[in-house]
Amino acid sequence: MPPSAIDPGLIGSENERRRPELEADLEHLERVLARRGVQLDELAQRAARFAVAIPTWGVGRGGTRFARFPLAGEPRDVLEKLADCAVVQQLVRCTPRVSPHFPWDAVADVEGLRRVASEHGLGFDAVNSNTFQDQPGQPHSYAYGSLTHTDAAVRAQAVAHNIECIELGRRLGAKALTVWIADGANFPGQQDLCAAFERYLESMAAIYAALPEDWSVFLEHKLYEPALYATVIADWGSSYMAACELGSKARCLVDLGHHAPTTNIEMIVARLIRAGKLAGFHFNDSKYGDDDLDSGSIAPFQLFLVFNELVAAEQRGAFDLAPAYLMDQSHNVTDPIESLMTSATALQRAYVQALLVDREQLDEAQERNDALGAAELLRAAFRTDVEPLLAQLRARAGGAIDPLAIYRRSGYRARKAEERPARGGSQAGIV
Ligand code: RM4
Ligand code: MN
Ligand code: MN
Repeated sequence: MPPSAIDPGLIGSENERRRPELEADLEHLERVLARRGVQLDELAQRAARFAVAIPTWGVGRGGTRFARFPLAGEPRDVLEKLADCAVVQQLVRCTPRVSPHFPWDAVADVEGLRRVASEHGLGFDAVNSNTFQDQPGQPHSYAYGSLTHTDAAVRAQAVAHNIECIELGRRLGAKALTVWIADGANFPGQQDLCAAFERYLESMAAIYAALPEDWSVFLEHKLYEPALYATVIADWGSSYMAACELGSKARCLVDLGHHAPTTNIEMIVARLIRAGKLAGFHFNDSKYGDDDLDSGSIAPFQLFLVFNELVAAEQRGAFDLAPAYLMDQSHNVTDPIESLMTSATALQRAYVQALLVDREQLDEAQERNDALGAAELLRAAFRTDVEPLLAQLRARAGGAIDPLAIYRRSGYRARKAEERPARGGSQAGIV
């Protein structure tokens, strides 16, 4: 077991300092909840079950098309990424798994990678393939597409990479492959829209055939970028059609930032649940497009409404397979560890607030067509300050009452800045 990156003594003493205030806040919350017939302890037990995976690409500074400004001390390889993920988990205690991205996280010793992760107390979640960039020495370019390319040799190369990702994921203990492709057209007429989708189905069928029995494939749609006119899998309709044709192991992954700004995402979630095709989420937040901002930083009420659908579905037993909760975010101006901790907490908060919706009263209000009463029930849950409960859950599990404060006091980033000399230069690019 590697020594804890953040001194447990520091966590303990900082928590002690905050404990009296936390106790007082918890007593208040307990009274508020009791008035609504909710037991704090029962809620805590349900809230403790919440977990969300960390994207390995999320512990590095992201960039934009214009520039990337690396942060001193950011991880340089997957082992360093795991070390940073372990810090997030040490402090927030609801991020026990990481989602790797290949070939970004490629290593010679895959079993060794799995071992190091488990020494950090981390497991692996869905594996992501990457056919949106060219890798050095790769025979064929993805400049004009990958799984949907007009040239069968390019498609075969992209299929082979995905199958390799399945194999890597199997050795790491993952159970799903996430496929997001950048394929599409930048000009009207550039691509035969029908033929490109057919080629996607054919390529995906070959990948699907390589899935182990207990695996799933998550099809991720995205409205636009880098294809600026037409993306092959642009929306949940396309991904749903593909998932249906492929079979029961194929489901649709919803990245919250991959929709037009006014899209009602919770409605998409409800439809996919109804169809038994909701794979899970790439959580993030967005103002304009695929911004990959921290969860809950722009539209916390929308996030709550998504969780409202998930909790309602969970309570009526709608899931054969629980949806995968994964973060997908990128940070241009923040310390990624701070952003990931903030997002994980925002997600757990939205989940707990959704647990607080009085479903019986909501059903009644809906039956009576009491629009305002129904909306008010949702707002009452959303307005509830559950911070003390979240803090107590973290502290009980050995984490931090105030993760951000403790992380900043720990000096972790400054230490890493010395241990991990920068690669230098500012490159453009998403990650
Ligand atoms: C894409 C998409 C994928 C992610 C890449 C890095 O926009 O969200 O999930 O793997 O970015
Ligand atoms: Mn994504
Ligand atoms: Mn994205």
